[in-house]
Amino acid sequence: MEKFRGVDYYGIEGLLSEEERMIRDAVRDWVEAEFLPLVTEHHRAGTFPVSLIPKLGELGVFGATLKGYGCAGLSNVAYGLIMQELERGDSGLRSAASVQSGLVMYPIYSYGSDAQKDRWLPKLATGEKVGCFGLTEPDHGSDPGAMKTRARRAGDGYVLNGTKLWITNGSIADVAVVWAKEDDGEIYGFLVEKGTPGFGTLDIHGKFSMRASITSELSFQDCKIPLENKLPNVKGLRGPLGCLNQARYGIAWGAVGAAMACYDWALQYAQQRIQFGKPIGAFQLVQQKLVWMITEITKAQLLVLQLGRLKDLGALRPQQVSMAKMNNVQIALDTARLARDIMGAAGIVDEHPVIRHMLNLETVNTYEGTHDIHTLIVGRDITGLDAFSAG
Ligand code: TGC
Ligand code: FAD
Repeated sequence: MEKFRGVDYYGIEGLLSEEERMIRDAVRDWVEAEFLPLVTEHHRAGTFPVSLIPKLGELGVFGATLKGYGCAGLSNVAYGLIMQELERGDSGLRSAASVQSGLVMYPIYSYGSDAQKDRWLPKLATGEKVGCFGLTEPDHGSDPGAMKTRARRAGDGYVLNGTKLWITNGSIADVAVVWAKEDDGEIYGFLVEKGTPGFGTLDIHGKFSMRASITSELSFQDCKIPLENKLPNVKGLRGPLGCLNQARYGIAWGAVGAAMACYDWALQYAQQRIQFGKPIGAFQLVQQKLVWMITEITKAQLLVLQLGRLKDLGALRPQQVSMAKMNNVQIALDTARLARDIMGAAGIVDEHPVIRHMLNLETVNTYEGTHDIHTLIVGRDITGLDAFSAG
């Protein structure tokens, strides 16, 4: 197979600044050279290449839009292009970067004390330290507002009790951003350090999706943390949901990368695979699939570019992020399934990246708010009627 050729049917390249193109190309080259040669082995073993985390730090991807603390202070479009290129490699690679950036560094930066920022942000930026984000619980996924995890004030600290499930990078994290309710029923964020007595992690095995990514359970049993580990500047569900805006934004871009990889691979295959004496790409039904893919990818590229420009202007609404997350993951998943189909039997083996992307995208469709939850967020926005409330 040839190298990736880029997928840009509408000349969107011309809408990017020189700096944005350079950043994208640097990450693209890094993924080709350093990550893709390793991914099949990690996907088979169900492991994440943790040795690459400091290299991602050197590349400047962690907290890339933040200013200070060793962060790159890039535009949101540049950050989106980074997510696109990482997920062209694997959704698990983009996950590692988006959890660290959007779900760990962002809350510390936006809601944390100066001491918390000084302590954690520089090392999270370099990848010397790893973070995770604990919101989902065994009984509360789509409705995190009903969480059971409790933080009880006791003496000079808080005592945490509860369980968080499906937590990316949970067992390798040096710090967990954990969302828990206090006695007043309000949700607050807490920084729980690895090794704190009463804090345990357990990895989830048997996954058929996101195999090259660590997913864990976090448990807190009378886990005592100091007062200064509470994030002082946020209260309520708006705290974690504010972080999710950042990560969902990255996913909307990342999904485009996974779709581009699948389309590019299927196109090359269709041009080379001969059946009935001609390339399968010459058959009308195969062309129809390829045309659907490139059309949806082009629309998705334009959607995230405008999303990024709005974010850079400070004019982005969370509901717009929901529309892009919902749409782009759906078209990426459909693109991956069509690419798998075009490749026939060859589409089911990991010699080609398509089946890996297809399986990963099943997770991406679910996490950070399922496709249907985002549909209902947009539905609430346009109708003014709330599908989530009891009334
Ligand atoms: P609702 O009444 O809508 O809102 C409660 C409060 O939150 C505010 N708010 C937001 N604030 C910032 N950004 C947003 N996107 C916000 N959406 C809502 C809202 O204004 C309100 O504030 P206040 O001050 O008035 O109280 O809350 P609800 O309980 O009705 O829930 C709504 C719903 C369903 C949309 C929400 O719960 C939701 O988004 N559920 C999905 C859960 C989810 O996305 N979980 C993701 C877990 S993390 C993860 O998956 C990481 S994967 C990482 C990886 O590996 O990449
Ligand atoms: P449920 O909420 O039980 O939903 C099940 C089904 O019911 C879905 O189809 C859903 O759309 C539907 N449904 C639910 N409510 C409604 C409704 N009101 N109307 C219509 N349909 C509805 N979480 C974290 O906190 N941190 C992480 O780092 C993290 N990483 C993850 C990594 C992986 C690999 C995976 C798979 C998940 C991860 N998650 C993480 C959890 C993820 O956010 C949740 O799985 C997701 O929010 C959905 O919750 P659930 O799985 O409990 O599904």
